[in-house]
Amino acid sequence: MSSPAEIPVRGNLTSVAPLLPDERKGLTKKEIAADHPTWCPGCGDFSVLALYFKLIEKRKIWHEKITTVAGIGCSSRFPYFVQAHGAHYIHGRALPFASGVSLTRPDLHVFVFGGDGDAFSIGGNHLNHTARKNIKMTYVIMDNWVYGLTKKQTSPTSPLGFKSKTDIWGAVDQPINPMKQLISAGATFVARTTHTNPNHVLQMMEAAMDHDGFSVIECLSECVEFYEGAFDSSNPRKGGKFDLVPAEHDVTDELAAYKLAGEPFPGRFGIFYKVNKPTKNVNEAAIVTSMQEKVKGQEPWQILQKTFDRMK
Ligand SMILES: Cc1ncc(C[n+]2csc(CCOP(=O)(O)OP(=O)(O)O)c2C)c(N)n1
Ligand code: SF4
Ligand SMILES: [Mg+2]
Repeated sequence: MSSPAEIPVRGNLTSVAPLLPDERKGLTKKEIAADHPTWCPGCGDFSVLALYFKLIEKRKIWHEKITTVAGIGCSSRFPYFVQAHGAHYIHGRALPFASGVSLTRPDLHVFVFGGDGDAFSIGGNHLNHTARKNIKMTYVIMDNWVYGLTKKQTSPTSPLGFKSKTDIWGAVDQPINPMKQLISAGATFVARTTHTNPNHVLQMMEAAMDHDGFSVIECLSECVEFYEGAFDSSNPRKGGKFDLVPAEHDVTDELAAYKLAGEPFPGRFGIFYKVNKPTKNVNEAAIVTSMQEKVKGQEPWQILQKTFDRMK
C-alpha cells in the first residue's frame, strides 16, 4: 500500500497560488462547484450540497483529496455537482466502490452521499456489511421517505399509509428505523440531522469526518415534489420541534442509543452512537505489511512462481 508521500498529486486544478497548505485559504464554492444542480427548486438536497462545500472550505480539503461517491437517485447526483474526484456509481453499490477507494488510499477521506432507497433498499446488504467491517468513510443518507428520481414509489422509510405509485391505497409495510438498523449493523458512528438546520448538518459532517471508522449520518432532506411537508414536525419554522440528543446521553452506550432511536418522529438530532473499534483499513494494512515483509527482495515473478508451486 502506498504511503501518502508516494502518491503523485494530480494536476493542480485550482487557480490558487502555490502556498503552503496551511497558508492557503480553503476552496470557495466557486472553485468547487461543477454543474448547476438539476434538483427541483426547493429540494432539501441543495442545502446538503451547500454544506458539503462549506465543509470542504472550512477543513481545507484540496481538489485532489476530495472523493465524492454516490449510487443512483436524485440525492446520488451529488458527485456531478462537485468539481473534483468522485463517482456516480451503480444503484445501491456506492459503498463497495467507496470501500475500495478507502482501503487503497489512506490519505483520502471518502464521502458517500445517497438516498433512503439507495441505502436501505437495493443497497441494504452493502450497508450492513460496510458497517460491520468498519471501513473508514462518511456516508450521508439523504432521507426523503420516498423514491424521488423515479417519481414517487414507497421507500423503506416511507411511513405507514403513505400513498405512492406502488402503494396507491397507502403503504402497509412497517418502515425501517434508520438509527436502529445502523446501530445494530455495527456502524461505529451514527448521527441524525435535518437539512433545515444548516449549522447542525455541518457540525455532524465534521464530527463524522473526524471519526476513525464507518460514520453514517441520516439527514432528513425534503422532496418538495413528491413528499412535501414530510418533515414539518421537525422544523421549528413550520411549527415543529428540533430536539437535540440530551447532553447526558452516553454515546458509547449501545442500548441507550437504541432507546433514543425508538422515540417517535421527529425524535432527537445529534450523535446517537460513537465507539472506537479497529477499522478494516488498519487490520488489512497490517496483513499487507506483514506479507510484504515475508517476500522482501523477491521479484513479482518469483512470488507468483512460489504461489503456483504451492498449488501443485
Ligand atoms: C438496478 C436498478 N434498479 C432500479 C433502478 C431505478 N431507480 C433509480 S433511482 C431509484 C430509487 C431512488 O430513491 P432514493 O435512493 O431514495 O433517492 P432519491 O431519488 O429519493 O434521492 C430507483 C428505484 C435503477 N436505476 N437501477
Ligand atoms: S424529485 Fe424530489 S428529491 Fe428529486 S430533485 Fe425533485 S424535490 Fe428533490
Ligand atoms: Mg429517497
